[in-house]
Amino acid sequence: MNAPFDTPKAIDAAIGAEAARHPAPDHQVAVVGLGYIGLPTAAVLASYGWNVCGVDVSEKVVETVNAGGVHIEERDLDRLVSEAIETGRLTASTTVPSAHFYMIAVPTPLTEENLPDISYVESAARAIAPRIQAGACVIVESTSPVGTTERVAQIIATLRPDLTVPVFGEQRSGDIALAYCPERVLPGKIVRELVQNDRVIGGVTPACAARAKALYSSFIEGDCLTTNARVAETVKLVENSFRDVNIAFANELSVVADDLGVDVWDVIRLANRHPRVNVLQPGPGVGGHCIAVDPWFLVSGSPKAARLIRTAREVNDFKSNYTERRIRALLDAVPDGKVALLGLAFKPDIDDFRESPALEIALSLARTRGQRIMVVEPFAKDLPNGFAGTGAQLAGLDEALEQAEIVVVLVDHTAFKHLTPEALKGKLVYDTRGMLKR
Ligand code: SAJ
Repeated sequence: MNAPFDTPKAIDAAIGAEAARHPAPDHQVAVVGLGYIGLPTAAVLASYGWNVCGVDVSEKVVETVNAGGVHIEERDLDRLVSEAIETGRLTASTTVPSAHFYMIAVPTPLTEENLPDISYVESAARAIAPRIQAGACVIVESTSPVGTTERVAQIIATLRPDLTVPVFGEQRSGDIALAYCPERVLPGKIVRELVQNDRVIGGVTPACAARAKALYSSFIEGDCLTTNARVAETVKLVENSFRDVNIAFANELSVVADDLGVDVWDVIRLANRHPRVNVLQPGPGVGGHCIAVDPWFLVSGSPKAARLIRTAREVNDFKSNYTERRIRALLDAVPDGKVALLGLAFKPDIDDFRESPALEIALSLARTRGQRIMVVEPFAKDLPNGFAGTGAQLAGLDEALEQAEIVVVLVDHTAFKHLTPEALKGKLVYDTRGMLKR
């Protein structure tokens, strides 16, 4: 990727006169957390001429990155990281350096009770606090419950009483800036979307938003829209909740259609010919680490009001149980017959199996009917560990079609799309994705 502008000038402008007056820090940008968002962001920034230090608690990750390698699979990321390391613009470390800009891109998981756990963001703030200098800007990118950026400000204020830290709702500018800017990139297209998508930048104060915008404007081709931190935090949760609620509608519709004895794919295709209707696609449930998680952050912030959002989560989780039950019924209908389960990934054409409904369903079936299960997953070299000892086997598509009496499409990978009605003749087929209809 080539920077489309005179990089040093853009960086000088982003750093700004205010920050430049303070002692020169070790790095221009420190990205804390080298995961699915942090590592691509660090590498993209480096490709635009920034001097970046990626920070991670894992020594293994730091070693891999410093050697020019990647520990996650994402299109174009390996090339971008190796180039950034080669040019010397990207380095990785287990300790936080002093920097003009700090980006926090660490996980914010859910607890067992579906409550947000922001402890990684809090420890990132504690790690940044001793190194931060006046003039610097801290930006939270992790998907977070509303109020998290203010919590980061509070932690830094407590640990650094020598600095004036801005306060939400007050106009007074501080010695440092704090902002929230959610990532909104699609796994599989992260590198491209990091640069192309519009960004929402929420400051603890308007001056903080302007300061953070200077960084993003140096490499974002989309618009950088400024607002306050709480609005930006809410926007991120709303984006993924919007998608979850709409997928829940499609998933619920698929169960209703089964009850009514109509073909859901025909219903959706025809309903979508209405100029103001756009029903999404049903599937075996919602996976990934974002859409199935983030709506709970809104529910936890407003448990009584967020009724539709909570129900959508429940509907989408129910769809996985429903899918499994339907496959079990097919297995009962063909005693001793084998089933070919097509796909384990959480969505088509990626090798990411985390939080995948297809994987959960396949694992659960394998635990009781392992000998009868053939998994076809072009993105897996071996079956994941959970299948060990179940008797389930990983098979090629042709082999599975030869042996299985039942075929279930769990993921509509491109590699499956050439499946013809002839190849499936005489078999019981359950297509959870409507792939064979499209
Ligand atoms: N899915 C359906 N039916 C559909 C669309 C999706 O069942 O019609 C399922 C997929 O199979 C998958 C899940 O939903 O299991 C999520 O897939 P996705 O492609 O919709 O989204 P993610 O999780 O890969 O990425 C989302 C994106 N958010 C939105 O589109 C609003 C991305 O832009 C975010 O950056 C990302 O979450 C994130 O990190 O938050």
